[in-house]
Amino acid sequence: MMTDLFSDSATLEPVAMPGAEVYCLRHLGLDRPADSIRDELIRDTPWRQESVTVWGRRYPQPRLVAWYGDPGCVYAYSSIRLEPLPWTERLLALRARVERAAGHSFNSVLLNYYRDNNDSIGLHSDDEPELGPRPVIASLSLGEERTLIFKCKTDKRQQPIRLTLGSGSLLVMKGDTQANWKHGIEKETRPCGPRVNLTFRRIRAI
Ligand SMILES: O=C(O)CCC(=O)C(=O)O
Ligand SMILES: [Mn+2]
Repeated sequence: MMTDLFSDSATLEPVAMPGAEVYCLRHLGLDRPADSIRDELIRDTPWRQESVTVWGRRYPQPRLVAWYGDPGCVYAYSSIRLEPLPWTERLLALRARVERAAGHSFNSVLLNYYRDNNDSIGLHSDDEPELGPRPVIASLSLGEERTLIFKCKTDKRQQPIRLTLGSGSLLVMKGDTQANWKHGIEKETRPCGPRVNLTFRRIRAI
């Protein structure tokens, strides 16, 4: 039987998290296997390793990034300011697919490239002013399965929540998620292959 690459495994499933709206789709149907799209993005993206300043010292981020979006969609976080690269055909196709599944439109995307188990993103909330209040963020994972950890900021009695994000999965965060919770991808002790994550966002002029 032919597999319909465009069909999703299920609809977005809510993740039980107080004070948050998080949904997961285990398999977003794509026109090609997720791992081959990952390899294409690794090959074709002008990756950058940004540095962040913490207490006056500069540290290279433990991952590579690229920022794409409509003209004027400047993204500033920590001490970093990213001017958008113009959309590619591949990213426009992925955006259309993600918008259909998430029921929301996006004007920009941050690509994160985790080269191996030592790459990570520290706990943070996506709460920069240019994202506006209660932002909708849709996050597509391609490649190695990694664990996303959520920690509640506003109620310390809440236990951390760990979600495994497999290749081709889509995670949607909306509502008060960023106000009440932090999230991050931890380093792993086991060897890991490469993973590319795309977080689609809507930037507003401020
Ligand atoms: O790689 C991921 O799944 C998370 C990325 C993320 O949180 C971000 O780019 O803000
Ligand atoms: Mn984030």
